[in-house]
Formats: sequence, structure tokens, C-alpha cells
Amino acid sequence: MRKLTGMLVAAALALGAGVASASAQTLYSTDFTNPATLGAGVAEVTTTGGGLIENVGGGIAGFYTGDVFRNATGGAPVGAPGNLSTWALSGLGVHDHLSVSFTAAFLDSWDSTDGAPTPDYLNIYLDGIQVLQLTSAAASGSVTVLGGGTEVAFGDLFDSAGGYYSHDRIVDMSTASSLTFAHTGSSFVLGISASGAGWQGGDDESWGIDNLSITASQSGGGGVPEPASWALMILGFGGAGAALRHRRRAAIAAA
Ligand SMILES: [Ca+2]
Ligand SMILES: [Ca+2]
Repeated sequence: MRKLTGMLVAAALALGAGVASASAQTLYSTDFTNPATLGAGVAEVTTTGGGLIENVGGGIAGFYTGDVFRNATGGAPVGAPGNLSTWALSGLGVHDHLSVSFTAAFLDSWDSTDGAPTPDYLNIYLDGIQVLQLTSAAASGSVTVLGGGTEVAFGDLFDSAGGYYSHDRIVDMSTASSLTFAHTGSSFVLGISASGAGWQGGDDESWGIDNLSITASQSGGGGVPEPASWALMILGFGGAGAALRHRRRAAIAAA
């Protein structure tokens, strides 16, 4: 099964590689220090979900520096994704795909999926569809899933808000294939949340982002998967099975 999933991802990567990027236009870009850059006619609304702008000083040059967005909200009750942060764009012009890029920070003592208390997840949503579920082994556990992102630093990088473990993992998500996707609508919402039965939040574990950018392109050739397709490919058969079960339940409910 792993082999087939790998083939699906490889096929999707090949499709993504064929997308022309010459016409990419910035819709929204922020380093959380300077005023955000907005594309012509584009409006943006951030819903913090308990997150704050925080300064991490020198950080990691070019990746997680100065002012950043950090969300240390715990689940309420534990494990509930009560910390959803969203960046909603409207007024988008003609386009046929979007790309989302940011630096993700897994801060303090993440317990991964096989440590304790566990699991801890970081979830990425495109228009409400979850395309990535990431985890990081820092304090306990051994599983780290970067979801196509590229790790650029790991270690005691920040003592954010007095965190007692400071095993921070910084991941460049610009290399995550699933964050380039087919899209034509005039609005778009990026959502990020933490979840999991072991999600503690606070000084135990939190997440952050920096250098968020959302760009639009008109390739004309299509070939980029929609978020729903990415969700099935990236989450693998477990995710696909859950989606099918959900669809089946929805169909039964509608009957
Ligand atoms: Ca910054
Ligand atoms: Ca935990």
C-alpha cells in the first residue's frame, strides 16, 4: 500500500512540475513585521484562533525571524482543534491555480504520534479541506512527518514564552507539493490548527508560521490536483478510507 501511495504522490509531483510559474502573481505576502503586501483588488482577513504576533529576534536567517505568528492555544477539551487560525482572501482575479508558501515552526516539546501525551498534529486546510497532517518528534516520540516540507533547523532555537523544553523544528513549506493546487474561485481560505488527544498547547507545545505568501497563476494547461485530490493522495489510504466513509455517511444521511 505504501508503494501505491508513493506512486500516486510521484504522479502528482510530475503533474505539479509541469505547471508554468512565469505568470505567478502575489495575492498576499507577509513577514508579520511590515504591512502585508496585497495583490490588486485583494482583501485579507486573519482569524487568529488564539494566536499572537511574537518577536523571536534574530531567529533563523530568512526563515523564522523577527515578528512571527505563534499559536499556543491548547485544545478545549484536550484534543479539540480549538485553535484554528485562518487567512481569508477575497477579490481574487482570474487564475487556475494557487500556491501557498510559509515557514512552519514546531515549538517546544512536541510528542509526535508515539510519545506521551500523544498524538500531536499540525493540520493544514485549503478552503476547509485538510491536505496535510504534520507531526514532530521533539520531547518524546520518534515519528516526524514533514509532508513535503524541508527541515531547515532543529534544536534549542527559542525559549518561546518561557517554554521549558525548547526543541524547535523549523520547516520550509514552500517545497510541499500539495500547497500548489487547482483553484478558480474569487475567494480562498488557508487554515492551520493543532489537534490530537495529546495536544497540550501552552509552554508544552505550540506552532508558528512566518513569511506567509499566497500566489496565483494562470497556466491554462491545468494538470494541478484540487485540494480534495491532494487530501486523498497525501493522507494515503487511511485518509482516503476515512473520506469515503464520511462521504458514504453523508450520502446515507441525505437519502
Ligand atoms: Ca518574520
Ligand atoms: Ca503532547
